[in-house]
Amino acid sequence: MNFEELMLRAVTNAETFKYTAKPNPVVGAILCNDNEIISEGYHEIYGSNHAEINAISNARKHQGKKFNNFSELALVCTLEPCSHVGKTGSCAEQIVETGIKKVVIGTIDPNPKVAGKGIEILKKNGIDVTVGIHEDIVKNQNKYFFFKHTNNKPYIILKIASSLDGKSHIESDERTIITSKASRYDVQILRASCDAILTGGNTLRNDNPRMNARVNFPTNQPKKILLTSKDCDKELNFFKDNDVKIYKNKDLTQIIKSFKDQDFCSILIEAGPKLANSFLELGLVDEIISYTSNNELGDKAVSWFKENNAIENYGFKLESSYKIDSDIKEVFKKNG
Ligand code: AOF
Ligand code: ZN
Repeated sequence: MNFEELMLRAVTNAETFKYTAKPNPVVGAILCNDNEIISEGYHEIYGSNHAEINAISNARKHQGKKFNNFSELALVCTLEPCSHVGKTGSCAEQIVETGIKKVVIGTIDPNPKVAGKGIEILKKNGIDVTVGIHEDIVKNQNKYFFFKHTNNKPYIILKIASSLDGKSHIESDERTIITSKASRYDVQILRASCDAILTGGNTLRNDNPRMNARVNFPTNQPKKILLTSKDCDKELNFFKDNDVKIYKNKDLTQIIKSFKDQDFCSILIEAGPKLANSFLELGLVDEIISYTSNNELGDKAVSWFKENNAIENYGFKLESSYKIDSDIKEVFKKNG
């Protein structure tokens, strides 16, 4: 069998579970003999079976028909099988128990609990292990997960919705709607693809946003993070859907550092100009996603930034630009 092709198939099918596996990586596993695929397995739901275990239990249904012993099979998996006992057992140990003799791995798991230890278990038990097939594709597919474990901090995306004249909202308004319905649905998908949403107490008190992901497909709702110096009314919409972690500490760098021990790999900041600029000034943001409408809000409205070209001056480069109805969506990534 062509292991490169099988790896691509495992990567492609694993992607289906992007919104239900998070904040875990998506992982795919395929068992094959010399002639055909025997079974496939995916990490479908956070907290439940890992991909390899699903592939093994699906293969058992064909044992005695398509194959007799697991020693006849090779396992192709996109990520190194885990060594640790977490919410489920160790995949590496269970692979050894089946008697599989060959494992082909996309890339090493950067999670320090695993990080090569899964491969060690396989090799120690006489399994022939190959590592590094379509490695970049697997890393890119799980880019927040790899970023988190490489940088010891989650990937931070700042979302801003701005009028044509660079304004965020009208001071006295309860809630200023700036962008189109289609852009606002795009934000729902963005929320669904992030592991946590962060906002500030002022946004909560002024707008009472729910900040959940209202999408038409199943998703794990993002966790919620609130930065506030004052107590907040727990009846506010933000407290629905998921746990809220409240931080009263004013040191943003310290707060972000403390996230290295949390299980979220990406955070979407949806806050007002003050908090957004504080994060940018401290260099804590990795990506900015900006939605700009073609209407002006005028002089009474509050500006996102003090100067023109602020995003570029904060060290960001435009990566892509799309039209959504009459709005423009732009993605900026940090230079270097
Ligand atoms: C695998 N196969 O399909 C996945 C793996 O909390 P747990 O117990 O589910 O463990 C999550 C960690 O396991 C995750 O951070 C990553 O290191 C690894 N994910 N490993 O062998 C899989 N999803
Ligand atoms: Zn595992």
